[in-house]
Amino acid sequence: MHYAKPGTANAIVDFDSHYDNFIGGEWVAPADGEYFDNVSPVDGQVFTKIARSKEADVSRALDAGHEAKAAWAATSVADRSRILNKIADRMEENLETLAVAETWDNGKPVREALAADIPNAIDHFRYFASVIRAQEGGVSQIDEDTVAYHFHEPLGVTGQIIPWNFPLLMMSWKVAPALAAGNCTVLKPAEQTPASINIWLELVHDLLPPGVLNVVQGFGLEAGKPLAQSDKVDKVAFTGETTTGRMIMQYASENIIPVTLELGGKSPNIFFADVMDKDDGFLDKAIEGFVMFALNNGEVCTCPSRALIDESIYDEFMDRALKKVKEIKGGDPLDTNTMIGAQASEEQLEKIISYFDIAEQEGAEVVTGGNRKKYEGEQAEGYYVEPTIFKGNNKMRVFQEEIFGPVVSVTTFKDNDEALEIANDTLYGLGAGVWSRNINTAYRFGRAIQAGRVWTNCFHEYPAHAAFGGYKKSGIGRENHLMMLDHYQQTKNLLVSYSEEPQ
Ligand code: TXE
Repeated sequence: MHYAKPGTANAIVDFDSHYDNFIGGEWVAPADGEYFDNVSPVDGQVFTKIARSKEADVSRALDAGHEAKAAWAATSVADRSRILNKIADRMEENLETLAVAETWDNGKPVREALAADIPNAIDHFRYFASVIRAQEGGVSQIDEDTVAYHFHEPLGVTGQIIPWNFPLLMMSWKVAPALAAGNCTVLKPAEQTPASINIWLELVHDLLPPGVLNVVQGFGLEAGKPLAQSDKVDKVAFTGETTTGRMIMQYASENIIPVTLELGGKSPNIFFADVMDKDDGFLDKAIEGFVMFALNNGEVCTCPSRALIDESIYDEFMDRALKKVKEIKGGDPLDTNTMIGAQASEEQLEKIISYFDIAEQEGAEVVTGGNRKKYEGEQAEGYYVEPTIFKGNNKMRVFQEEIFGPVVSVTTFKDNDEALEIANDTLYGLGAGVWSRNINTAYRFGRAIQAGRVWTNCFHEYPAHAAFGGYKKSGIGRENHLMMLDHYQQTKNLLVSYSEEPQ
């Protein structure tokens, strides 16, 4: 099936000519009246204009959050849960609209937006709608007459800054737990993908009291920095590049507020020799696991961008893997048969291409790909690259630096010790994959790899109830899972003496 381009006949989504910020339950023009062009990576053309916010807009949004926070925090958890579930229902009723909007804004294949991004975003609202009702405080008996009560309280107004690779999914990962925990929030989407969130807001905004959720659009330094730096913000949650994360921590340190960071990655995907023991479903699954470097056009912080393959199976394994990579169908992202779409921005396209040059200079072997992909017709100006495999060693920049494209750097290992050494020889520690029929090997590796999420005989699954987050330079804190509520709440302890005797 092919979805019509937004704004044309039969299209299920149409973008307005421009979008304001969403503050205090209303669409509010930026204080200085400036807008910036938003380009679709699918065809490289401007399709809408977006509020270019500055400090004054951020401040206004934070004020709206503070006005709303007492009433929202006082809402019963049952009511908050009902509202989050209604948001999920609305999203489900409009799944295709949201998926097409996301694809047009970001360039990802619509089949992925339909099957993964939007359903997963919906599930996050449902999950946090549920866990907030099950959350309980604590009571400790200190001595016979003294009791300590522990209550969960919201932090207040949170600032949330998200990237462009999964705009609606990252919104849900941030917004659902913050609101469930009783906070109001100000969200700043990425300047590369500011549009789909407006379609989402139009669908759901009537479900939330004014000021509970505010969206301020704009650039990192102009809108993101004032948000992270403001003394009106009670917590900052950020997903993006590691160097930006470092700055976010510095800004927030001025106000001594908590920060959670989900940053870059260079995830190893390790294939032990026994995957080739039989030509069966397990081997097919492992090959699919290798090919997942191209999922979401490789623009995933946990992209399995380093493949480590036992040298004894390298030739045979790569033969199979290469055949599978050749089956990745590139093309129009709005076509449900397309498996690899457009990179999110021209800047990102150029970054990926620059790594093709770096690989060549470093002497990496190009197993396949390594070029920009050109299409005829409407997509001629879009941002496409070929799925690419490099072979080299772990010291190369293509093994150490986040490329954020459909690119995997492959190397071999002689034994388990070498595999582990290579896997952990990285600044990052977000994700990893381990593939073995021997569950003891898989378990031991899973425990030894320094990464917050180790997929074992699977990859790229993101259930709401599994903790996700980084070791090392990949971040601080976790997302998903009910433990995340801790990042959006503080603990009130009442220490009560019931004794009627003098102390
Ligand atoms: O990220 P940034 P960019 C990686 C990936 C990519 C690279 C650069 O390798 O190629 O980062 O992407 C906001 N104060 N990841 O430049 O700058 C910005 O407006 C406050 C990994 O887009 O980190 C956007 O909303 N905010 C990644 C968000 O931060 C600032 C996802 C992310 O932008 C800011 C994306 C500042 N000084 C990119 N500067 C992942 N871990 O998933 C920027 N922003």
